[in-house]
Amino acid sequence: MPIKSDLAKRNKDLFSRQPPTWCPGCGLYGILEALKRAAVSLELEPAEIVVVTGIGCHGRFPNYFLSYGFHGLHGRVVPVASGIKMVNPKLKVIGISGDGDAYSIGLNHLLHAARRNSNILIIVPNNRVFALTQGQASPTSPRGFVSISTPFGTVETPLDGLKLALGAGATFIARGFSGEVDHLVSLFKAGLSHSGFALIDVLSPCITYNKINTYDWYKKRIEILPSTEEVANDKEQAWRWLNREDRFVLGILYMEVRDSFEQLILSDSKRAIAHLELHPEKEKVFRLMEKFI
Ligand SMILES: Cc1ncc(C[n+]2csc(CCOP(=O)(O)OP(=O)(O)O)c2C)c(N)n1
Ligand code: SF4
Ligand SMILES: [Mg+2]
Repeated sequence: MPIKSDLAKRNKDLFSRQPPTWCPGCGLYGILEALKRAAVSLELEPAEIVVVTGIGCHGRFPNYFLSYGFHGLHGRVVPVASGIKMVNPKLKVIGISGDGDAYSIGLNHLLHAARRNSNILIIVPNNRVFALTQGQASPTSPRGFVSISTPFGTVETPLDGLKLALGAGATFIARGFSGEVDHLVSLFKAGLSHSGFALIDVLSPCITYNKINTYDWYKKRIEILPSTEEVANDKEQAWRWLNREDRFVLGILYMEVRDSFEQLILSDSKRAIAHLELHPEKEKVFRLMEKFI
């Protein structure tokens, strides 16, 4: 961990002072805090990181980093992230994609990136609802979920993106909880250090549109695996953890070492085909924007 003065400088260099506009108590605050701490702890520089998001409440993440950022279309986090990694494999590419974004409209991209083993980290703030569009049921909403799109309760079985990614050949899958920030930091650090496709699903309460899956609801149902370091390369074990009906098992559930897509396809997976200087004015623009908040 950097010493205190370094830490202050890193925080200033890496993050904008723009305060998030999420509802007070939203799970996204815990995810942002954990991602910031992971980036600082790994001593990442602003020009080494790119934060890619889709449309949704989660879409605001690039606003809080003074790094590269791309706030793109709903459901297209993964292709944008994969493309960026291909043209500049030196970047740490962090995609933040909501449960609607990743597991509904963007699901096909997710599965293909998993089987290709694109070297990107995808974090899914899974609030089990389409939050930005004011509370429709998402593919992870629990059965019976009453919403403006399902006034009599959804009759569909929720899907688990981690199970799908495991089946598709992902080399790193993990689950965290917004209310367990220290644990999330360790997951994010491991995901950022993994060479290959990493998917981290974060149980993240939407306090406004999901009154079922609250912090208290999760606290009674989570079980944290003892260590994030002793990860078995064991798909059957991962499957058993994912199939626990009484508990959400948190931790790195599966990890495997395999050549990444970029290592296999690029003649030099350490050389950038295209590089854009981090805009020196970006920080000035952010400071200017802060005056209007
Ligand atoms: C192609 C397209 N389809 C639909 C929408 C409308 N839309 C915007 S955000 C969203 C759902 C957001 O849910 P999620 O991805 O879970 O993000 P959250 O707001 O919960 O963070 C939808 C359907 C859109 N912007 N673009
Ligand atoms: S609507 Fe839900 S997900 Fe969006 S900011 Fe508010 S609490 Fe968070
Ligand atoms: Mg959502």
